[in-house]
Amino acid sequence: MFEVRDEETIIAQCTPSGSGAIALLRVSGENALEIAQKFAVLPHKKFFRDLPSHTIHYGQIIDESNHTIDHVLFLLMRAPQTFTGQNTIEITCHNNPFIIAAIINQAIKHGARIAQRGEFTKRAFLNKKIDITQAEAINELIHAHTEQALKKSLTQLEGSFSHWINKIEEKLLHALSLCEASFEFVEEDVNFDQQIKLSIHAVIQDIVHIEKEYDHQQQIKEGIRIALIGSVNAGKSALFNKLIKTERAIVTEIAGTTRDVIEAGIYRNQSYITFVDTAGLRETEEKIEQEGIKRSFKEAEKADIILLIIDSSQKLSQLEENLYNSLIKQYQPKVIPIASKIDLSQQNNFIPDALKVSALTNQGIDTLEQKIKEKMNALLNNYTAPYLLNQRQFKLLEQLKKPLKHIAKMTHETIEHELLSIHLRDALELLTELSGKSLSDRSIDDIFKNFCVGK
Ligand SMILES: Nc1nc2c(ncn2[C@@H]2O[C@H](COP(=O)(O)OP(=O)(O)OP(=O)(O)O)[C@@H](O)[C@H]2O)c(=O)[nH]1
Ligand SMILES: [Mg+2]
Repeated sequence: MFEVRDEETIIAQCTPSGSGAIALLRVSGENALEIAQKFAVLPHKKFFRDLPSHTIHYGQIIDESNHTIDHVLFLLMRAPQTFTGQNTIEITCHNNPFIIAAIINQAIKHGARIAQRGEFTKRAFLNKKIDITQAEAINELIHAHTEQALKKSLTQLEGSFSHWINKIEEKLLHALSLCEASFEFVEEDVNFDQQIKLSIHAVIQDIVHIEKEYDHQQQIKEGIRIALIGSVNAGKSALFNKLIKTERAIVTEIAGTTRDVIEAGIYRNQSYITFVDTAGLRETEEKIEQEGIKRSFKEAEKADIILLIIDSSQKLSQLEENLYNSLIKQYQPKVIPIASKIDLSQQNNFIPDALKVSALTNQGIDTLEQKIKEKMNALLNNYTAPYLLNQRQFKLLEQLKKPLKHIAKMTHETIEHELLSIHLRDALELLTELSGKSLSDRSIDDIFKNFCVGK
């Protein structure tokens, strides 16, 4: 739970720990300048308090015995023109864990405390520098797994989602004002019902549209999952290794070599792709293998793209044919059929237009990669909303459908304006929660909990 003491000065490392030449630490809060001054030495004995805002200064960090900890750059930024809306000093130091720990220690000794997860962004939100959907967009931006997700988080950061909420809010407010006017002017013979219905239906359409795209949004966000599925010994693992360009999975002539799901994530085509090798499908009494096969079916379900591997060098049993047919029937749009081991003599031509591939000679691998790319682009590109929803936003939109359903039903009948007005107010309440305008402290905490320290 967040202890919001907004005036406290906080410090955290903003760059990831690990290798790299430099690291960035951010100190933010009312007393950021005074606290930083206690462990900073600037040339010509200058003080932060006398220096103009938004200026960079070379200097040193010293400990209490005046020993130099590091030579650094200080970026001095005064409130309110800062990310958090508070006084801020950013310290660019050398990226060494001992240096970073020593600087943080100095800051703590002089009155700062370590920032909690997402606390910088939370302050930006509380100080009205950004709204809640923009704050969430920052989190999405940092964790974007595809180029598309990155672009959409950026537009969301620029306010695209807030803009969408505002538009819906306007339509609902319009309906509400007409509704209230209707029962105010009940004596006179004015009727706004048609306009009310139009406004409400427009809102419902907007929400249904965005919900339909939610699964797609998840894909954009998390990257694409590509599973290799097929019967035992079909050459799945050999092809998996080829695609990830590493000998990750064990390849042997023994049927049933792969027992469990093996995943490998790579960046390709501006996206994060998770390739998934699975246990070969066959009838078996063996417990571990059975469990593996169960998982293979689950992976087929979960995958965005299935590479269905059919060994062209073997005659297929009736059981195998049935299995392949049922997988194709169930998952047609996401299946790429592949005839494997094409370097050997062909014993079946089960799917005539399957992509002919050999993991041994590399025949067809380029074409397969091209095909995967096309399928990925098709998945990622035909998506129109300029923003991405997260779980919280999606749940709120789901909830919003409830009052809207009541409202929609009412508009089919003669409108009872007072009742309609209550439902409209409920809907507006949920909408303001979506934009963060009326968030309770509790739900604010839930949102920022998902951030990393230093954001
Ligand atoms: N000639 C030839 N042999 C291949 C090719 N791909 C795989 N193999 C061989 O086929 C056998 C099975 O390959 P795997 O990749 O382990 O097959 P799998 O589908 O992962 O098998 P399971 O994990 O048991 O389901 C191995 O002996 C491979 O060397 C290929 O393109 N050409
Ligand atoms: Mg295998």
